Amino acid sequence: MLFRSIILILFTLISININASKAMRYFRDITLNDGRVVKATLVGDEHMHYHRTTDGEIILYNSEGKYYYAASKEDIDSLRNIYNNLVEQQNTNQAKGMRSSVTTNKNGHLTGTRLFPCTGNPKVLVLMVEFTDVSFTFTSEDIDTLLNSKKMNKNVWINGVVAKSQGSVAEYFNFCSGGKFRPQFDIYGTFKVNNTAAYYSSHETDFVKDACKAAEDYVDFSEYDQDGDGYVDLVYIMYAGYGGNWEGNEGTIWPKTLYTSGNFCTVDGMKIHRAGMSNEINFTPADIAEVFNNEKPLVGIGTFAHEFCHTMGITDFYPNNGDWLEKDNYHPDWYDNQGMEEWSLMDGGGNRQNTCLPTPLNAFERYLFGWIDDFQILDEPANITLTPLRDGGQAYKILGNNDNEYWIIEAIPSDNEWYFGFKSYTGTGMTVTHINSSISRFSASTMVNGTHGNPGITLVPADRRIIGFFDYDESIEDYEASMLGDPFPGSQGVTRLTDWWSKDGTIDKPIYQIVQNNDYSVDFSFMYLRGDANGDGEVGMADVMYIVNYTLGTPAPSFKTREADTNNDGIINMTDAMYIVSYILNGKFPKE
Ligand SMILES: [Ca+2]
Ligand SMILES: [Ca+2]
Ligand SMILES: [Ca+2]
Ligand SMILES: [Ca+2]
Ligand SMILES: [Zn+2]
Repeated sequence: MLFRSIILILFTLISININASKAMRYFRDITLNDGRVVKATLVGDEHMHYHRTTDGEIILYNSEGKYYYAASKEDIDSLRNIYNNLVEQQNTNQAKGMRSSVTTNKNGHLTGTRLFPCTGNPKVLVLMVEFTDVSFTFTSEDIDTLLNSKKMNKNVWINGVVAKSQGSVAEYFNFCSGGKFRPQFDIYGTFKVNNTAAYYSSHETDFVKDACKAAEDYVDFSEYDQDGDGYVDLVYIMYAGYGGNWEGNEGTIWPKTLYTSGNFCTVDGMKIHRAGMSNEINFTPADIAEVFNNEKPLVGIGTFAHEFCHTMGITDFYPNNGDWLEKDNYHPDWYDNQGMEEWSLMDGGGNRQNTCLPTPLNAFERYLFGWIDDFQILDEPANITLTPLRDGGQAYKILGNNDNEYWIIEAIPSDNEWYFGFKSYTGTGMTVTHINSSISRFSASTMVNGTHGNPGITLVPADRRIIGFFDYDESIEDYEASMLGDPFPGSQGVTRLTDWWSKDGTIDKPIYQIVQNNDYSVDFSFMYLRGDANGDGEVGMADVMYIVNYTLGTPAPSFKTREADTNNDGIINMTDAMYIVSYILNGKFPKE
């Protein structure tokens, strides 16, 4: 029975990896099985989700279609088991070599033979697919505009809600890559599959197969195998109707990406092994009636952009761990300082402003894709001006004690259309992104932020707290206010960073005198307190006198030469004293 055992081995080696998007943060009234009405939102992701009320109770949805409070330990245990099984499966996938196709190149960027390419202008196969019970509202021209348009639109607001993306998915990546990557989306369809949306919401591999079969006679799949390995590089499905990641859209498909180490099916003799899918219509039927006068809005670009990044190899950055849910001993605060929240497309940033204004990719993400070759390292005292990346500025890297721990700092602006609304909503200034992981753990088949107290990527927030949205006993107002305090100086006016929250010992590389300029650049002094000529930890008139005495040939014994050279020209003279006077009067040093 040699033949049979070989088949068995092959079968067990094939595994499927699924990445999903984070549930939309959107509270609405829901009616419980006992008749009470509470405000709740969906929390979690494709794999494990629940509903939380504004006051932090967990609500589940049962098989009879009723919402009820999750009071029993069994209820919570079942949620936790879903997630723990997933973690186990991902570990098994790794053991089986799922990640073998994802690695790092000699420059340290994420790469892989079968990832969708992230440079140039690759063609992306997009199928518009509808169900037996749901058809498209929008045309292929509308979808083409959403994905490919070069033109930037004005924001469209309906009843106080952002209702339309101002730019396309292609332009989003063109902007974030600094012109190095602008995918071209080839849109086909519509095609109809043989089952209902509800059926496919729990049979996603069937959905991929049925969609490809429906399109087989109309699409030359071989055109989309750009590396010629016999596998279609990616099939992306834009499906008709709503997305399951919104509260109230049960029975619709949750946006996701799928990857198998085998293949889902074969069409035109080409193997299908990687697929992405996301919804056509934004919001929920109830919102359409209440907010949008029964006119369905097209989805924003955020969900598509998030899923598309998965197909290029990056994992989710939101924290998720079933064990933190335990009812008798639960740990809502464990979701804090564990992820990026709306600061990353790969966390909640894809959902920003109802998916219409996704957070631009940050410097580290641009590095993963190879759009930033490498970072300049800061390692000695200097006066630095951080200029936002959109101005051809740069991000810097600050090293920890080992290769897998470092920090990336960049300036976040708000005067660019892709950063619209950052000033009043998310925040602007210097963000400090803590990387605490090998690059390979950012690949799409792993979870990088699921270990409590030891996340792989998170901000070091100026206000010392990133409230996790999964932290279900926090109010939504506190969550939003907290984001404005994350960048430096931010809403709390934090002008120094001396504690880097290193997981590997103390990092003695303080940043002082952080000032945000009107053009959104950020000035700071690195590893020294600029102007503190007498070394007392303050900058004031006493330091001016120290410099005056120094220039008169009578320096004090404690005179600090590096600190005294405030204009950084290697000479100490009255100009340095004048710089300190200016700092005292204006709160910032003149430009050198
Ligand atoms: Ca291929
Ligand atoms: Ca905060
Ligand atoms: Ca001083
Ligand atoms: Ca000087
Ligand atoms: Zn995701």
